[in-house]
Amino acid sequence: TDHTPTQHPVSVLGLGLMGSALASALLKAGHPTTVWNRTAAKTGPLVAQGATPADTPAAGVTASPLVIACLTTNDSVRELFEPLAAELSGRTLVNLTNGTPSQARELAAWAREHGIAYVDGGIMAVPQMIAGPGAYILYSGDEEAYARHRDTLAALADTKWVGADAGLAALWDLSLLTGMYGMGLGVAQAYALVGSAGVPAKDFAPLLLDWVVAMTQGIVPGTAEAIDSGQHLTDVSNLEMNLAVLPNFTETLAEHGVSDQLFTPLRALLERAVAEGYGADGLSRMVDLLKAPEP
Ligand code: FVH
Repeated sequence: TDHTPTQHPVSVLGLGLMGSALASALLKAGHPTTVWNRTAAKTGPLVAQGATPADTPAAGVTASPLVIACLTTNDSVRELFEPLAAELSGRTLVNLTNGTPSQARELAAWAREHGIAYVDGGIMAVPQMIAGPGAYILYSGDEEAYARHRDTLAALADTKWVGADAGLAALWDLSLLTGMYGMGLGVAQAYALVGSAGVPAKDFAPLLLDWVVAMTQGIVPGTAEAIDSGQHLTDVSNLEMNLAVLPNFTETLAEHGVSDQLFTPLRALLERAVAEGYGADGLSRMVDLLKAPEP
């Protein structure tokens, strides 16, 4: 039996750091890949890997039934593809540009009007992770087109379908990045505080890593369980106690000349939660407060 995977022509438009990594992964998987970039010089390394350069965006689009876009913003996507609606008609546009759910829905509506199958994607990886372990891409939009091209898209990263509403991939993507920013800022604040006493970051790093991982492993599934059951009462660490110990942080930060900017919204949320009668609840209650802006 021949187990050689089927190869499918793909076009990649936008060869920045991410687009180049995507095109390279497709080439490594053996897919005939056509590439186009506004600044033509960026096609060079990919052509050396076997890609076919397109002279114009239109030539890039018409070279393949599957067109992948990876540009800076969705404004650039519109600017590039709106004049190419006729060329794209009957093809699938997979847009891996970071954007908002509304932008994705608008692009999907535009595509539908022109007979273009539109799939939006959110890349959960940096370029170096593409086609490697841990990388995945969230997809939403035209499910039939996604199913048709899924095996080809799998050359880029693991695939995760999140729904027919084209905006969902962006929504999941932005929500995941939200978790990352919260964690990243907490980590930055921790290094700032411990570093203010001259502790080398490298000495603190292993403890911080273990601590953040251990807490995340509890908080992420624990919060999901609390949301789904509507049960936020905790026997771990309640909001009233967290508010009571908050001055230990703010006073120490002040004594060490470190900004307490991050603690301002935390204090406001804790005070609001306690004032609204949620003092005995765990941190998961914050989800309700964040969903309902302050009256
Ligand atoms: N790099 C990363 O780690 C992240 C990971 C998660 C997903 N993002 C998103 O991917 C999009 C592209 O990011 P990038 O890192 O490839 O970005 P750049 O290296 O800056 O390349 C941008 C490309 O977009 C082209 N471009 C911009 N505007 C236009 C336009 N109006 N018409 C045609 N092409 C345009 C640009 O062309 P050039 O400057 O080389 O001529 C690059 O090819 C992005 O949404 C990330 O958020 C990456």
